Amino acid sequence: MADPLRLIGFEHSVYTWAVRFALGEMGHVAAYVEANPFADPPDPVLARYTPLKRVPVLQHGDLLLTETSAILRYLDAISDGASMQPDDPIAAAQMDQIIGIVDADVYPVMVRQVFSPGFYTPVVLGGERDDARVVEGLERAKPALGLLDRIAAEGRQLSGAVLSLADIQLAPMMAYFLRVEAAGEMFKRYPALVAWWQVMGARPALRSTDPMAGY
Ligand SMILES: N[C@@H](CCC(=O)N[C@@H](CS)C(=O)NCC(=O)O)C(=O)O
Repeated sequence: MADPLRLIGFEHSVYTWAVRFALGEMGHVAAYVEANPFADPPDPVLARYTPLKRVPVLQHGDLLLTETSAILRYLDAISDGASMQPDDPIAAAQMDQIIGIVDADVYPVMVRQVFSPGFYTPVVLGGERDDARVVEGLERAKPALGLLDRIAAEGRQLSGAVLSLADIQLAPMMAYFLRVEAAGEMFKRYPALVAWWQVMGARPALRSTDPMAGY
């Protein structure tokens, strides 16, 4: 029998959500281990799997894999279903481009600088909302949103019709971003992304794994 998959993650982590979304879309089953990367002192459970103090981590036999994009490629490669990595060179390059933008711009700005102070801290943690930080984050999000909208309008990626690893990484972060009302208002300026989100945001595998579903 093949080795079982094990996902080490944190319940509210948006990167962990991306892996859970992928597992659902690809038809994989994985055991789950909860580990808090923000714990102080560091979580000893997480230290057993990675020295990097970040989630997610995927364990498969002897393989211990960090970095969500690597985990998603691996899950795709061992999946029986249709590949989520396009053959067309331009579409494949744009998929990688989007994943790079997700890591460099979407996560630090749209998640950490908009969702965290605008939703997570006040609603989930019961702390103070920081509107000034949200306003600054929304301004900083514009270049990435504009570029993603342009790529979506070209129709090779973020079409909503064919799922790729770019959709898997971007969709959970977009869902977190859109939890902030002012972000939802601003998002209307990006019609190709709005069209993508109408389809992507409704996918059962995304909705059933949403860590914020109860809020
Ligand atoms: N490059 C990593 C980023 C993962 C990441 O930043 N995860 C967050 C949780 S969503 C984390 O563990 N943060 C802990 C920290 O930054 O100290 C990946 O692609 O998996």
